[in-house]
Order: sequence, then structure tokens, then C-alpha cells
Amino acid sequence: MNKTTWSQLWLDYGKKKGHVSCDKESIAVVLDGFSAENRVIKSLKSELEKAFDGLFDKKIAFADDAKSAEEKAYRITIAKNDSMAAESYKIEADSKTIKVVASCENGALYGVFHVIRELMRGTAIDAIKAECKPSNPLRMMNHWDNMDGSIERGYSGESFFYENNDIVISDRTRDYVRFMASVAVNGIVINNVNVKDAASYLITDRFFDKVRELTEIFADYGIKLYLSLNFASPIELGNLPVCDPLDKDVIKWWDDKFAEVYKKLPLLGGFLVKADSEGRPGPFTYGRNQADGANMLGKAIAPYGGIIIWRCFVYNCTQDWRDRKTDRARAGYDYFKELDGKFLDNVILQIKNGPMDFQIREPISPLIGGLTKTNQMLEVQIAQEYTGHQIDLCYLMPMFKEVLNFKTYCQKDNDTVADIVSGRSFGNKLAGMAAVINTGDNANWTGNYLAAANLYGFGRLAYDTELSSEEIAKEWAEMSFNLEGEETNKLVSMLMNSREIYEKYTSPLGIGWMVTPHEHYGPSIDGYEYSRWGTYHRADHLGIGVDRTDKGTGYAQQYYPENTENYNDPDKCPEELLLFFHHIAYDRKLKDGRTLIQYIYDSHFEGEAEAEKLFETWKGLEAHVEPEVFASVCHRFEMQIANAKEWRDQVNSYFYRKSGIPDEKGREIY
Ligand code: GCV
Repeated sequence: MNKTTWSQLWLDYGKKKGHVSCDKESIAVVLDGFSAENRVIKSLKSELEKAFDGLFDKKIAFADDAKSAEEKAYRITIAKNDSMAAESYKIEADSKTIKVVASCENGALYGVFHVIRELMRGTAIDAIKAECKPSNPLRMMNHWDNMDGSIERGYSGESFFYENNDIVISDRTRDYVRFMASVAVNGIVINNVNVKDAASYLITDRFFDKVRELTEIFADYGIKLYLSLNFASPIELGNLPVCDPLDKDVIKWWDDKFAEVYKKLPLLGGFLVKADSEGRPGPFTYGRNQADGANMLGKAIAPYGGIIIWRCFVYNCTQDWRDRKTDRARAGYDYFKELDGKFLDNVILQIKNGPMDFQIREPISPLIGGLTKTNQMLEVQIAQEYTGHQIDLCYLMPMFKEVLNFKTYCQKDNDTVADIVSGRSFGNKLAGMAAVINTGDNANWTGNYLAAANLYGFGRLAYDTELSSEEIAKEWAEMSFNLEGEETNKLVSMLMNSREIYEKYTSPLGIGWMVTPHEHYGPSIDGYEYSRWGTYHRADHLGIGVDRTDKGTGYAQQYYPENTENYNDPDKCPEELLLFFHHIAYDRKLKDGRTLIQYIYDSHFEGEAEAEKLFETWKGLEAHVEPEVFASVCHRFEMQIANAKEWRDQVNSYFYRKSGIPDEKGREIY
């Protein structure tokens, strides 16, 4: 196999050579009901070819039908069964054949990737068996890539999509698309939601040819390409004086624009829109609401089968820190709840998992399930903006599982976030999950080699929300490394513990933030305390935390009663969220009898010490990991430990100085 200058991530077949085996002498791929000319089937065949060549040095034959396959060859049959659910697959195998059955090409492709995954994990081909169905219809990646090549909140180099305000298409693009399809991602937004400068022109002749080429490469792997949209395009591109969604010239402008766009880009999935948020234009300017804006676009795109994904990250980012009544956490619900049922069928609201912004611990957004008559999807972030910049190890599947399993009480059954965003709760066809992606043009794609577990994990979890974080971590580790059983377990447990460790040495008990402003790496306890961003911890000499109860901002009241009751009461509130909902005195006793201040000291000392242990465990894997990967991850751990020390000492010193209460254990606080 040709070696590329970029990593093949979990699809590095060459790396597994000699570590896995296949006892079949010759292999033939047979199609039963699928067309060999279909673009996705062609990709599926080429992937099988690559995999067998790379893993086992075996050439595989392609037969037009079952009869023409060589009699003694082991058959991989890709069979169509129209009665199966879209994008699902079934795998059955015996000593003569392995059969992947699906109703559509995407299902067949995912089934083939499942077979490859199992082969890479050392399973014998005739022992592979599966029946899998997507939990979510939409499984998307959101790039925050800018056309100048930079990436907003990117920690893995520059964009591989753009350079110098132009689109770059290379073999790397195709590999990226393969990786995404291998974890069943079926939609990708290729540009930042903050659409500015050249990116506004992605819907013009300047870029149609290249965007079209990209839509085709994506389509080869069953993926739809989406673009982020500038709501002010009628002004910026069309020279109109306004972008008011109820203005007839604006409406006509969008009608004409989408007609033009779909003529040039027939495979386009639709658009993602950030409006009225952090300086982006939107309907509020004209006294219109969010539904007016979304529906105007939804109506214009409907004739082409496109969809509008409208973000709910709408809040006032010019708050006065003295104002204790305004609460950023409330904003999404306040703006959108009253519009429930008012959005068109081809519009879907994309809601961040928490009400603030991708902190290491937040409650679940009350808007999820608060809306019952509107299409909604979950947005998470695998770019580690607030969770360590892909320097610190922070495997996020345990957090995402908590989010998905959260009971909203929006109805008697089928009321978890997983139920709602999959469309199961209310019968929505448009539903799903999106992740702000963590890739860049670094050779290893994700900066930290171990951060690829989040890239892999998100896709797997979005396809099957029943998978456990641990199963996903194990799959990824087995495909990406050549470790023995015990060593794999060590790597998996490093991943599994990493989120809790990060949480311990950073901001305590759900308070969040305390990060270096703008950059969002490293501590700055008061960095945002007197700012306009609505992100306050309200610490004084007696206590810390934001009162979001009925006596405070009232945020806790946005949940269904079962959750409100718990959140509103400091004795019932889940402890990990205590400071998100309550202002708590430093000397208040927590459930285990420790005072709050002692908990803060202990968790920060523990978190830093546990980060050091993570590094020690990694060092123990040295003999089994490629030297370059080993050294690069070591370097990340050195930085993580420096960061953890800084967090530990700054947080502990800050609260010691505020409270004047010493650490019971007499450890060094500055
Ligand atoms: C793309 C946070 C980030 C911004 C990001 C924004 C969003 O505020 O810091 O960089 O902008 O979220 O999700 O739109």
C-alpha cells in the first residue's frame, strides 16, 4: 500500500498486517440486487479491496453474479432486502460465505465497514454476525473551518478544506470522507457557522464547481454535504438594503438563490444557520422571531428537498455582569419554547447539549424535550474547546452517554434525550446528532493521537446510541493500535477515566468557565467574571455558585416538574451540578460530610495526581506503540500535567484567599 503523509486513523490496514489473519484462500465479492455501477457500491468494493490487500495481502475478485464467482472462493455477498429499515444492515456468516444484507447502499457500506472492523479486531470472518439499525437519521459533523485556512476552535492545525480563500480537494479529502463513512456519518457541514468574507460566496459561481466536486466525493460514500449560510446574504451578495425574512424582495432573492444553488449543486443536503448569535445577523434586527427566519429559508429550499438546520445558540452576549437577573442559561428556552410547533417540516432546530456552551459539566438543555412539536437535533462538541484543546486527554463519550440517557419527563415513556433527538418520542423524520469536529491538517488529524477516539466515538454513538462508551473505546483502540488484551484494557481505562480527571482539576461542581478568556485553555478564575458574556461564578468570601432557582434566575423552572424539583433544592440537586444551580457557602457540608471548600481542595489535588497516573500508564505502553505516536502523546501528557498543576494551584489559591479557610490536610496552597 502507498503510504500517505497523513495517518489512516482506525483504517490503517497496513498497520494491522501480521497481527490479524484470514484463513480463506480466495475471496469473491458478489452483488445480489445492488448495481455494480452505483457510486456507493463502487466505494464499498474499493474499500474491501484495500482492506484485504492491506490486512492480509489478499486480492479479492468481483463477480457480476453468484454464478460467475469462482466455485471455491469464499464469498462476500452484498444482498438487497427492501423490507429492512434505511441504513440498517444484517450480517450472517458461515464457512462458505459472509452475507451483508441491507435495503440501501448506505446500509451495505456500513455493513462492509462492520466486517472490516471485526477483521481488524481479530474476529474470524465466518464468526462475524450483526444486526444494526441507525438510532438517528441525521449523523452529522460540523466543521468550523474558515476559508482562509484557519479553524475556529481548531486544535489540529489548519483546515484541509480551504487555503487562501479557496477550496482544496486532494486525496486527503477522499480519505477523510472514507473515515467518516466508516463510522456511518451521513452529513457534513464544511464551513464555519460564523459565515464571513469568502465563505459568504460559497453559494455563488465563484465556488460552485469545487463545491459540486466535493458533493460528489461525499456522495460516493453516502454522505450529504451541507453549507453554513450567511443570513445577511441578500445584503452582502444581493445588494438589497435589508435581510428581513418577511420582506418580499428578500423572499424572492432567496427563492432565486436556492433555484440557482440546486441547479449547480443538486446533491447538496441543505444549510446550517447561526443567526442572532454572537454578532451574526438574524431576524431580530427586523423585529421578527427565529421561526420567521428559519421558515423563510425552509420554504425557499423545500422544492429541492433541502433542509434548514437552525441553531438555538441564541443569547445576549452583551450582558452587564452587575445584572443578576439576566441568565444566559435561560436564553435558548426563552427564545424558542414559545415557537414550538411553528417551524416547517423541513426545518430542524440544532440544540447544544447544555444551556451554556460545551463546558465539562452542564445540565442538559431544557429545550430538548421542552419542544414537543418541533424537529430537534443534539449538538455536541468533540473539538475540545473547553475540555483541554486536544492537549489534555478527555474522552467525551461518557459525557455524551449521560446526555443521551437524561430523562426529560416530557412524556411518560420514550422521554430521554436519545429518544427525542432520534425522532422516536414524537415521530419526527428529521432528527439526529451533530458534532463540532476536532480535525485539522495535522498528519494525525486530531492533534493528540488519542483525541481520534472522540472522532471515531461520535460517529459510532450517533449510529447506535445503545453502544457503551467502553465498547466504543475498545473498538477504536483495537483498530488503531496493536496492543495485547491487557494493554488494550489499560488504554481503554485511561480514556474512560479521563473526563472525570479533567473535571476534577478544572472548574468544580458544574460552575464551568474560569478559563483564559477567548482562548479557553488554562485557568483564569475571574477571566470572565466581569465581562459581557454572561458566564459568571459569583464567588465571594462566603460562597460560590449561581442561584438559578425560583429565588434566583428561575432557570431551574424551565425543566419538567420532576427535574425542577431536584434542581431547585440544594439538598436534592445532583452534586456534580450543585454550583450551576445554587450559591453555596464554603462551609456547607456535602453528601459525604466534607465541606464544599474541602471538596474543592481535594478534587483539585486528586485530579492533578490522577493526570500524572494517566501519563504513567501511557509510559507503560511504550514497547507496544509506534515510537512517533508514543513520543507525541508523551509530549501532550507533559503539557496536560503542567496545565493540571496550574488549574490545581490557581483554583485552590483563589478559593483559599477568598474564604480564608485552610485545607484540612495542610497541603501546599499559595
Ligand atoms: C463558532 C462558542 C465558541 C465560538 C463559536 C460559538 C458557536 O461561543 O467560543 O467560537 O462560534 O460557540 O457555537 O457558535
